Amino acid sequence: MKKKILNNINGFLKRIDIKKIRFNPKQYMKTNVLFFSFIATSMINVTLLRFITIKNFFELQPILGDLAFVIIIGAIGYLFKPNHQFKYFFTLAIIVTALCIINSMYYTNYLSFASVSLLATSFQIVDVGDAVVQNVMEIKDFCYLWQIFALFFINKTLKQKNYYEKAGKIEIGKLRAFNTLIVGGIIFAVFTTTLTSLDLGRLRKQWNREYIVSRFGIFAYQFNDIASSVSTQITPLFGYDNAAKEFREYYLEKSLVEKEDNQYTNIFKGKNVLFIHAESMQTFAMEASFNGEEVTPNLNRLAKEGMFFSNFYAQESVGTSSDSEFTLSSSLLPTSSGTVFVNYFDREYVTIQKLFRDQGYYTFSMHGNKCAFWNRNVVHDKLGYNRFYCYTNDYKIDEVIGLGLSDKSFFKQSVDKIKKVNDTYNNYYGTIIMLTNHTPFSDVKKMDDFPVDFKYEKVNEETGETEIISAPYMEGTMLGNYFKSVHYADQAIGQLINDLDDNGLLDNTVIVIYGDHDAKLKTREFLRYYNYDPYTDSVISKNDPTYKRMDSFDYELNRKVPFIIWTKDKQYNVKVDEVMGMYDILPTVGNMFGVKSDYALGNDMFSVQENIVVFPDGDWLTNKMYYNSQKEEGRLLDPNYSVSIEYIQKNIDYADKLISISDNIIIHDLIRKTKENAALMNGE
Ligand code: GP9
Ligand code: MN
Repeated sequence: MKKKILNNINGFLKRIDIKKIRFNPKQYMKTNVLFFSFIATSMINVTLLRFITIKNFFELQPILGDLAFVIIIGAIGYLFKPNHQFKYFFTLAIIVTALCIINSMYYTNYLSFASVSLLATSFQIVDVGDAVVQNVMEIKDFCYLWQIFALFFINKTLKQKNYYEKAGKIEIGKLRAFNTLIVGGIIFAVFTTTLTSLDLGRLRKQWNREYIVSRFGIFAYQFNDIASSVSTQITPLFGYDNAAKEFREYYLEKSLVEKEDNQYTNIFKGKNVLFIHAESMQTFAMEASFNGEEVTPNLNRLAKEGMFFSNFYAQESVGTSSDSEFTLSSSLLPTSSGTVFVNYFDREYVTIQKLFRDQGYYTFSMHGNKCAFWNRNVVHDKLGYNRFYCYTNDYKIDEVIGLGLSDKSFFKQSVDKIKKVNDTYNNYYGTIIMLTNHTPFSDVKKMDDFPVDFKYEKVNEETGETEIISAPYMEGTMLGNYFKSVHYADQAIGQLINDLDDNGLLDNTVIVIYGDHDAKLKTREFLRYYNYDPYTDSVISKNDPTYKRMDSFDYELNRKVPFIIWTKDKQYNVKVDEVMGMYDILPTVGNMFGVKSDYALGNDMFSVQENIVVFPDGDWLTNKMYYNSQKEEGRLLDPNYSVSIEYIQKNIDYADKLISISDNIIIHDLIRKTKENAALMNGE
């Protein structure tokens, strides 16, 4: 076989007239205009994409990766006759442009790169109406279109100059394809020598998308993504043994650590619980006030009267609301490929809902949006809810704000349903999913006005009288609208608490409020908020010593969301400042009600020594440090205290391990299989 191939190559080389192929650089360039135009425009586009998204511009490594790729696929163009080559290169240019636009849009929305495994998830996003136009698309996402126009005009000019006829006379397609492939191959070989084992490890795992693009370039990323997405469909068939071994060892080690009761064990045993899923609620909004008015007076009161976890972070991935629901329910992380609610809802999970149901609780969820959104109509049943009250099946859509039924109407109607549940069942576990405070926060006119201007007194020089001046401040900005929208959501929560109380539903019920994820606001919005000068109606200069900056670490740390556990008797008012993640809710709240999952990845906040919040992209946070795994940089939270390299490495490994365990449970359905194996062993 090998011999045959070598003979073929030899034969092919012999047939070539050596005089014809003597290398003439000038002629070569002149007769390769289309090829070089394709290479140059593609390289500009993909480099632009990296620059606009991850600001990675001058790194040689991804440029080599992308260059090798475009040269290799460009080489195939030589196998076409010159007058047909345009069709080939033009099609490729459309693909490259589309790839850049899709990834740019994806980055605008998720700060990550697109994955074919997330296509199903993306269709969900299309359903959130104008949120898409506002958040998913920006003009910069379309700046790659020039490549198509450029190739079109280059072709037109070449035709006018009879280029294709001239090139046809000189070009030996197969030889050029061969030579070009060799050049591409050499560049690829040089590129591979720059890769480290860390790079290759991350390429294999594929969850650190930003990192992969920054090291390998966009083409290698996208190819690898397709390969790994296809493999998620078939990996449940492969790699099971390793996954199961890692899983067994991890939980065996965990089970050896004796779990002792703490002062909160069983404090709420036998009480009802209502979880309020506060859409896009961020903690910084609780600290904000305008002209002496708090944005969230109700949440602030509940936080003061109950247990308030001031450094609580959602750990969502692209599945946003649904990821937070999943992580809260199971104490696992969202999956690295796809979304659990869309792609892995049929696996078995130990969930807080099932644990309560096993204790005789009636479990239900409520939401004013379409029942099938995020596949909830299917998944809520699997999570262990007895009943999902949703949309027109159960609610009168009598007041629409933003995406759908307004929170105030939704809560009013929900209280009647909860009352019925309370009258029928001994105990209940409920989740009420809010909706109004959803990006793009543009329907604020339908809410009670909450001015976000800056009012100050000024003496009128002519009359000598004191006037109240209103500087616009956050009025008319997205963050300003967010504050107005948050204020509405807070009013709705206040009204819900009152209505529950009026119906006698608070006496034996614990209220748990959690923000489901951040509001995806842009940094520039915060810069205005923190650095506004009302007297000049402008943002103060960056050189001003009071100018507050917001780098990527500040932004990440500011993404924290509220977590409050409140009872009417205000018996437990404590503020916990330790960092906490969504996956710590099951162990923490579960302990208070006397339920526990053996597969929880999070910790009980009242038993843990030093907690760590692992994010699905590999970033992690402790009380001492935020670590960005893409940039491989950490930020000390208190610059007066340092941490050791070992400390950082230990946490990097821990984050890696947790993501891997969680992914394996989800992809390989390990909880179901472990139970089935145990049943087999017991002869059931
Ligand atoms: C949709 C709502 C919002 O019903 O829960 O979902 P999100 O866009 O935040 O994931
Ligand atoms: Mn949400």
